[in-house]
Amino acid sequence: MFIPPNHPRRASLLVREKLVEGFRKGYVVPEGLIAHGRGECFDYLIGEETRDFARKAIKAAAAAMLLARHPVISVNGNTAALVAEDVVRLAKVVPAKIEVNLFYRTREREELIANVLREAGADEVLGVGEDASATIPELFSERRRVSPRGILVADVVLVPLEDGDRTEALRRMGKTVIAIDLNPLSRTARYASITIVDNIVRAMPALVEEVELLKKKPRSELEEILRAYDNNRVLAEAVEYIGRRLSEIAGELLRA
Ligand code: PTJ
Repeated sequence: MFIPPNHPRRASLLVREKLVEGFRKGYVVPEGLIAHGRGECFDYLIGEETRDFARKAIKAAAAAMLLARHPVISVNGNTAALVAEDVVRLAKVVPAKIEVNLFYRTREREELIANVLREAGADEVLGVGEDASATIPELFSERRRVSPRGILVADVVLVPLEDGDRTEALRRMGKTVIAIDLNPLSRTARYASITIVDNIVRAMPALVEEVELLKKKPRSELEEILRAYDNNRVLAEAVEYIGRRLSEIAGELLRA
């Protein structure tokens, strides 16, 4: 698919192409394309940039991952298509485990996603085949199947592009859940312990950088970052930002 270099929406179109390629190869589900469209809409509303509210959440997420005893990065189809390299970089720098966890789970997709991650440099990928032998209680989607060496025993789980049910179930199990979700109104955004309201293609590299930075800091400083973090306040800031921005744009339209 040729996208002219000067096309005003080039960056966004290239991201779409990655998902379409993942779909053609069989590891992104059609529902994933729809989910991305919803994300794009919210990205438009925040002006397609990493805003202050996201930076605060990224800092808290980096601190939580570094303080964790057993951090795990959960990977689905869209995440593999968009940020496989960043997932692997993050897993190495923290260090954290990588686990495939799918809403629309099939053995074929598990294997394909594990391959994408291995090609991106992952040494170990959990949650494939018999490894997903444990279950998250009270969760009825295919997401309930997890690795006994990964999400089941994790204290901190990063769940990019998630559904609210699993976030809620993981929180009930006492885990710290970090979500990346462009929709600050979603159930996931509200149930997560830390919600990064940003596009995964910007948030993941920013998270890797923040972990590299905070890794040099003492534990007490990381604990203080987490203590001072308030997810509801950050979500409120995101919603207020969108409201303000829309009012400003409406004003400009009226003055034009
Ligand atoms: O690969 P599977 O089988 O696990 O399926 C993955 C999807 C994404 C289809 C599944 O998890 C799903 O249906 O997700 P939802 O419930 O539609 O939620 C996806 C959320 O991610 C929505 O709130 C979107 O706004 C948000 N989102 C979509 N694209 C992005 C995003 N957030 C950040 N960055 C994006 N690029």
